[in-house]
Amino acid sequence: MHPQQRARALAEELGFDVFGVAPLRAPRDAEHFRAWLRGGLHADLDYLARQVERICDPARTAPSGTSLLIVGWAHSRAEVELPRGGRIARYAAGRDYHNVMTRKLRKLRARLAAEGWIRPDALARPVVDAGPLLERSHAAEAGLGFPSKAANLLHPRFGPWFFLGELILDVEFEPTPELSSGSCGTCRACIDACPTGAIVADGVVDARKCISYHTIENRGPIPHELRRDLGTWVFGCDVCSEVCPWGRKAPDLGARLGTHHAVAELALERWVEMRDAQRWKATFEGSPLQRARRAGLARNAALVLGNAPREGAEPVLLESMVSDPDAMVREAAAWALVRGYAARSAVQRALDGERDPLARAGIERTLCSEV
Ligand code: B12
Repeated sequence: MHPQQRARALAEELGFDVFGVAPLRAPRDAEHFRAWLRGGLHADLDYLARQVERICDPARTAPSGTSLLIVGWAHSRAEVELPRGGRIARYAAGRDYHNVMTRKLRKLRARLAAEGWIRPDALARPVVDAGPLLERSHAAEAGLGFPSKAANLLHPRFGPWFFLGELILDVEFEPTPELSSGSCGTCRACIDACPTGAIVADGVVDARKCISYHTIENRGPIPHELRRDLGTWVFGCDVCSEVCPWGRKAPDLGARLGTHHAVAELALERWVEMRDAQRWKATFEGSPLQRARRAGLARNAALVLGNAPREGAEPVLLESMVSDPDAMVREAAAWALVRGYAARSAVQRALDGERDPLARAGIERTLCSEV
């Protein structure tokens, strides 16, 4: 049996759904990536700009590296609605995939070594998402899927609903071929459906407009002009995946990563009013939602409560507008109160007591424009 065939079988035994091998070399989309950065489309994801040379030349990270074993793990499931409303991206409803996949990749490494396919001291570095690789580019080359207009890698069975992970190896495995079929054709459902017009050209997402970026990665205020279009997304966004015909026919695999108790049980008001850092950390322990941090989640939840007002939320927002330790949350609560609860005068009073210049500027803008 070829080492590559055995590696595929072991990956499947560990529960991975998709497998491929690519040579460890410059990703073929390196120029697109550089152009994306040059255009500022990465917003303030500075870690990508700092790593550009490593990402475009993986040999800098692993001088002895020769192959990439690439795995995909599917996570198609029904949409996730929070109790009493508010949506989060499906990938984030349960345990953090980074931890789960990294553990599985370590097991794959151990099994490959135990069976003698790689030396016990071989380089076999697991990477999931945050490593210095342009994952979708290498995965497309290895035949795990084909690139879409929304930039998502599409698998013929799972559509965009699968995560990627890799083992960087200094052992040579035979590359797997690119997929010979599958494409977006003339479909542009994702481009038309994106609430903020973030897909600015085929395969190009402008993070500065992307709801996923703003609700997960943006550490500052969400731009006023995007707040209505945020709709009810509290963390991440699945619109481009949901409307994709390849994604629609993916099987419902259920909650492979489980459903975190905070997602299953806590109404959005609690996300806004939970100000104690220790309690927040304990509540969201093990959840990918932690990536947005306490203030980011409270900000998102406040904006969503503004877009989708409901009984009982107003007192929580009024309290947050004056008491939250983070100016960004106070300002978001003020916006929500004007947008969803006609509470202009309370917001005007809060502005009188607000000392933070950024919060003041945001609230002033809210008060003097249509929100
Ligand atoms: C930064 C980042 C983001 C940013 C920027 C996204 C973006 N499109 O660039 C933000 C925060 C917005 C984001 C959002 C999401 N992300 Co993200 N993200 C990443 C990360 C860390 C780097 C991506 C990157 O380098 N982008 C720069 C662009 C240039 O590269 P790219 O996105 O890979 O784009 C490819 C194509 O578009 C093509 N290309 C680019 N320009 C052009 C131009 C032309 C003309 C052509 C032909 C091709 C082309 O080249 C690229 C390589 O194939 C990767 C993990 C990794 N290390 O790669 C995960 C990753 C891409 N994200 C992932 C996921 C799941 C998501 C979300 C679905 C999460 C959610 N539900 O909210 C959304 C999807 C948004 C979208 N449509 O892209 C998965 C994607 C899995 C898949 N099947 O595609 C990855 C691979 C993480 C993982 N390990 O599973 N993400």
